[in-house]
Amino acid sequence: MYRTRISNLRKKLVDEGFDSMLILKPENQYYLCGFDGEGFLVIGKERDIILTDFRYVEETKSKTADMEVIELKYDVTPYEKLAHELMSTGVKKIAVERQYLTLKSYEEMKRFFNEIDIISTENLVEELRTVKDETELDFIKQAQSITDKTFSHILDYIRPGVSENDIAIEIEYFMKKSGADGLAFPTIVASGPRSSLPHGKPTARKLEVGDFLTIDFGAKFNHYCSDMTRTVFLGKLDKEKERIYNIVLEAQKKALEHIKAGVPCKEVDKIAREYIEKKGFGQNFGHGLGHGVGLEVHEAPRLSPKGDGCLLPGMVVTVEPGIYVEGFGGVRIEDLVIVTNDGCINLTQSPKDIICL
Ligand SMILES: [Mn+2]
Repeated sequence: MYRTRISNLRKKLVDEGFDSMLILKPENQYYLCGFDGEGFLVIGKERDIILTDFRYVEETKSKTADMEVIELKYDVTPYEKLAHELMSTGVKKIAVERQYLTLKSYEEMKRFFNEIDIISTENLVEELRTVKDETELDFIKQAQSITDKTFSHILDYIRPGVSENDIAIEIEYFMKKSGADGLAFPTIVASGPRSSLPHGKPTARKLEVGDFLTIDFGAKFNHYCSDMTRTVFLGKLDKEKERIYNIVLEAQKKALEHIKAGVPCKEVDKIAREYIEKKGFGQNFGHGLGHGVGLEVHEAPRLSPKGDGCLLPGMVVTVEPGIYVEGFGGVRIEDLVIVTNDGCINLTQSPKDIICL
């Protein structure tokens, strides 16, 4: 598995004319070889090396069988050691991740990389990561299954008087108890008028009858994320709230029906956006329709008016239209799907018809 990933990256590097690549971004390091300590990963022409310190050496050796693991000690600075290793194998040009390299690291590199050209690149590994293999899909499915189980648990817990903070804590505890390594991202809980905040952080606000309640949460399972949003209602639903809910639901269904390999990412967004616009809420849907999910909760591709490229089989994306009305409240419904040749597989099992508690 790691061999395939590294050889795919190596092909890309050769195409672009680089000797090797320095990988600093933790998710990219983990993707390529299973390394999850702190340090450098270098994919080279002849040698693939990990430079890490004493804390991670033993674990890294046992987890990354194909890699040469070099211990960083106190006698030289990490970038000096890295430069030495690269020059000893004749590296002339090294690709770096421009979105991840800090100015400080760049300055360090410039100091020691006298004979090595530093080439700024972006998204080389991230592009490989957009299409998931079977192992990755299995982890994402398990992460989503924990998320669904947690949603059904939290429905019993939600009632007037419970605070947003209480709900977030219960969600997080239950996900971990159910086998999650951790959270995919900080849980969003937004109730009543606060539900118009697309990314409302939970507060001490207590739920009241008549509230919309939007919860957006996800688990991590074996490093892979899930992501789901549901909006539920407390009490008896009025006509306007029901209407808004159903517009969002219908927009989501239309987008889901449109998803399949080969469709441009921006077109999927357009399907949902045009429907919401037609219903008069265009101004109230201010974010993209969805995003890729994998080792990071937000990764390529983007399903938005600016999303590049087309969907490919094996991509995992969210579909999450929303309508947010200041002072009134908001609704978002988000599912996680795998793109296939003739449609998509929806990993989200939680119900979507409006739930009134
Ligand atoms: Mn999302």
